[in-house]
Parts: sequence; C-alpha cells; structure tokens
Amino acid sequence: MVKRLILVLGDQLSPDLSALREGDRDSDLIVMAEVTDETGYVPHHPKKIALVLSAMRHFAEELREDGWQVAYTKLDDSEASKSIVGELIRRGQEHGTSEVIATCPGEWRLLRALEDAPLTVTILPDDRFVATLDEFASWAEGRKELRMEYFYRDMRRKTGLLMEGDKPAGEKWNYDHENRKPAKDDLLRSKPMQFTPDEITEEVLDLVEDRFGENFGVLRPFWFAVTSGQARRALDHFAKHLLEGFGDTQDAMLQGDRFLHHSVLSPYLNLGLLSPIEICERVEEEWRAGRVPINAAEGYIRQVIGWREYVRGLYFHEGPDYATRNGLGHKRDLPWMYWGGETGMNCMSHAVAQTRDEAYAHHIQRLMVTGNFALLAGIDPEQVHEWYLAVYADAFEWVEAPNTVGMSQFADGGIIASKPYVSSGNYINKMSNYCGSCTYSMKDKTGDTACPFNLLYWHFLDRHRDRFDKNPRMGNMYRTWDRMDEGRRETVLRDAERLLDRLDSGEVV
Ligand code: FAD
Ligand code: DLZ
Ligand code: SF4
Repeated sequence: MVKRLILVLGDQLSPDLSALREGDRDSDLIVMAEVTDETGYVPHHPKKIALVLSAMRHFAEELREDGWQVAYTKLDDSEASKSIVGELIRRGQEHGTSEVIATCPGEWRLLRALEDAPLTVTILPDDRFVATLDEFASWAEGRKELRMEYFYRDMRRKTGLLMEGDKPAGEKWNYDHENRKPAKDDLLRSKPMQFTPDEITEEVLDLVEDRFGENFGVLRPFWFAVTSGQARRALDHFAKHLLEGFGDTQDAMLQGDRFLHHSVLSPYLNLGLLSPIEICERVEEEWRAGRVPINAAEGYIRQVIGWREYVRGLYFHEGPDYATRNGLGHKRDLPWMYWGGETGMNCMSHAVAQTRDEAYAHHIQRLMVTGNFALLAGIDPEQVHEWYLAVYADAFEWVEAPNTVGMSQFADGGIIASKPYVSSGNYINKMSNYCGSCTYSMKDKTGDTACPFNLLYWHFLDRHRDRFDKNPRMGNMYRTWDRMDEGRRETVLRDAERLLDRLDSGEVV
C-alpha cells in the first residue's frame, strides 16, 4: 500500500531534493513522468529534450538503486496522460492515494497547476539555492532599486565564499572591470568535457528524433553529461583547464570558438545534477591554491551566487505576469533569422548557428548579439522570451525570463537593468572577430552597407527619448546624438526605418 506520491520533475534531479528528504522509502512512491505538456509548452531544442529525458531516466535508476520505488512514465507509454497533474492523478488512482509531496517547481505555470490539482498536494520550498525566497523578499522590501551587486555581497557574507573574515578576499567585492578583454584564437584552448551517449541516452535520442525532429536544432552529436557523476567530471575539467582564463575572456566572442573559457555547467546546475555551492567551493579552492587569478574566481562565483540567485528571487518576487511584461511597448514579430533564416549579419548568423548546433550560446552572445538586436529592432518581448526558453539547454523559466524580459529586453521597466543593454556595432566589433567577415560594414553609419546595429541603435534612442533621456547613465548617448547635424540624424533614421520595413516584409537583412 502506497501512502504518498513524491513528485520529482525533470529539473529536480537532486538526491537531497526537499520532497525526497520528506519521503519514506518504505511507504511512498516516487512519480516521474515524461509528458507532452512539458515537452511541448515551447518548441524546445531537440538536444534540450534529450538532455532532460535522459537525465530523468538515469536519475530514476539511481533512485531505484538507492531503495526507492519509482513509477516512471515514458513519453511513448500508451497509458500516459499528457500532463504532470494527469500523471499524479493516474498513479494516485492506481495506488489508492491522493496525497502528494512536491518541491516547488521553477515555473508559475506548473506551480499553479499543482495548487489547483484535485489532490492533496504539499509543496515544499526548493532549497537547492543559497537564498530562500523569504530572504530575497526581505532584502527587496523597502528598496527603491533592486541592484544585483548588493544582493551578491550578502550572498558572499552568507556563504563565506571569497571572504577574509568580514572583508572580501583581495579587498574588492567585484573585479568585473578586468573581465572585458577581447580574446585571441587559440587552437590549444581546451573544450568543455564531452560524453559519449550510453544505451539509455541512445534510446532517448531515437525517441526525440522521431517525435521532435522538426523542432529547430541539431540533435546529434549529443555530448551533454546526463548524470551527476558525469557533471562532476565536467566541473573538474573546467576547474583544471578553463577557469584560469574565465575572467579575461568572459565578455569576448570568437567565431572559431563557441565556448572560449565558459563552463557550460548551467544545464547541469539547472537540472539539479550539480549544486551551486559545490561549484563555487571548487572554484574558490582553485584560487586559494594559487592556480587561478582572483578576477576569474570572483567573476565566476558572482555569476552563480550573485546573478543566478538574484534572478531566481526576482522571478518569484515579481509574480506570474513577469514573463509577459512589455514596458517599452515593442510589437514587431520575431524575424525568421532567429529560427535559422538567412541573414547578412555575421554576428547574428554565428550566434544562431551555434544555438542550433549546440543548444548553447554564452552570455554575451545572448545579451549583446541576439538580445541587443531584438531590443533595438523593437521585437515583441514575449516572442523573444519564448525563443530563449525554447532554444537553450539550460532554459527554465525562473532563470530565462528575468534574463530575457528584464536584463535583455528592458521589458520589466528597469527592475533588473538600470539602463537598456543596447550597443551599436562598435561593441560587437571590439569584443569579437565577427565584423571582419560580415556583408555589412561596421564603419558605415548610413546607407545600405551600414551595420544594422549602427542604424537601429540611434533609432532606438530616438524613439524612446521620453523614457530615457533623463536617465543619468544615458546622458552621453543623447549628447552624442544631439551633436550630429540634423541632416545626418534624418538620414540615419530614414535608413533605419528602411531596414525595419525590409525586416517586416520578410526580406533578408
Ligand atoms: P558561464 O559563463 O560559465 O557562467 C557560470 C555560471 O553562472 C553559469 O553556468 C550560470 O549558472 C551562471 N550564470 C551566469 N550568468 C547568469 C545569469 N545572467 N543568470 C543566471 N545565471 C547566470 N542562464 C540560464 O541558466 N538559463 C537560461 O535560460 C538563460 N537565459 C538567458 C537569456 C538571456 C537573454 C541572457 C542574456 C542570459 C541568459 N542566461 C541564462 C544567463 C547566461 O547567459 C547563462 O547562464 C550562461 O550563458 C550559461 O553558460 P555557462 O554555463 O557556460 O556559463
Ligand atoms: C523541460 C522539460 C521537458 C522538456 N520535459 C519534461 C518532462 O517530460 N517531464 C518533467 O517532469 N519535466 C520536464 N521538463 C522540465 C519542466 O518543464 C520543468 O520542471 C518546469 O518547467 C519547471 O521548471
Ligand atoms: Fe554584426 Fe554589424 Fe559586425 Fe556585421 S558589422 S558582424 S552586423 S556588428
């Protein structure tokens, strides 16, 4: 006789999950389910679906070996219902119980579905994070601005990471200004660790190919880690071979190197195969042993206990409407080039091609290439959000939406970013080698050959003048615009309008 069902979702693959800690191996049954509602709420990249399903199947095996009873539903199971709640009801009926223990999901949609389910569901906090949601709420309470930097310092104090007593190690909290260098091609640079698919993964790959082969994205070769053991090896490899250069090249982009010194650990962290603290402790250890510089260790730890924790707190603090906000009233449809359609823009073409091949792009590609273009061109932020949620292996709404809607599209009205992340082609040219082989010219500021980022940058500033010209961080931009002679300003705006018309009519831009 089963007393309770313990729900484990596809991104809750951690042995110390709160629902598992609450459970009893002798009387409770774990429910894990591959369901079409989850594989289909956006057109997920095939590699992302394969990663989630294979990691789920491996985790179910580990739970069984650890003495749990697991009811696991495969996607092609003819008895399966289409939703998580449907599967809980079905398993409950099979085993004569309506009691469910769950860890809070990472998305309002699923949280609401569990709360509304015709079952007795106990929802426990997801405590696989450094900060609790209550801690974030108390931190946010009464503050005029919710800036990440101050939250991050609290997380350093709370964890003791990179601290010497109550002072930051090296006497500075933040070494970001050292982390803005371009990178050089280096054929000897190591790559993130890759894994050969085992039998379980091969079976999933066949299933995904069959069911989701039409989704945007290349499925094979598939090399992601699918167990916590593999993910730990990937962490070890990163710490030994790549972390040292992480700071210096953090913002750089190279068309011949898709990963540079990035860790590609976000998919594993977000699925629960690794914990944020174990990653950060490993990174700190490398610094304390003198093997990596402080700007690398601090830069990395800030992303994990700073940004990652901060966006998660904010997602739940802001409420279920967050992902649909549109503070700048942008309405244009997402251009076809985001789904692999032709474009003359070399930076966009590279960022999208690597997204299609790897279900991965690093932060500056997401923020300053695909995100920057969408913001400058005035694309509907909800469509932008759905694209990011679909195409990256690490995309789960609690982390993706604040990064896209808030940081990248400024659609939350400036909660996350104090000014919009927009730039002309100049920034991309400085930080990458994309411009040299582009059909557009970064140096041209007007005309058909002008880099679209150059034209749209001024168009964005001009059309949103009422919103931004009082922003102290944007005064210089408006002063530069105002110093241009009127004829030139008119030409820039006219050429930008022409470009946007071409985009709207589906022409290749
Ligand atoms: P590294 O560069 O090696 O960074 C180390 C770790 O820090 C990452 O693994 C990640 O866990 C964390 N991290 C870094 N930046 C952020 C950030 N801004 N927010 C949260 N965590 C961060 N990250 C996701 O995990 N899922 C997403 O869906 C996602 N969507 C994004 C959408 C946009 C528009 C932008 C601008 C950023 C997004 N990010 C997202 C943040 C960041 O781009 C990725 O975390 C990072 O590229 C993952 O690659 P990596 O593991 O190689 O990161
Ligand atoms: C992303 C995803 C996919 C593709 N498939 C499943 C699934 O079949 N079963 C499941 O339990 N979880 C899946 N997930 C992860 C969920 O969508 C995720 O738990 C929610 O979005 C909350 O973060
Ligand atoms: Fe991108 Fe402009 Fe450089 Fe071309 S010239 S790669 S469009 S920034």
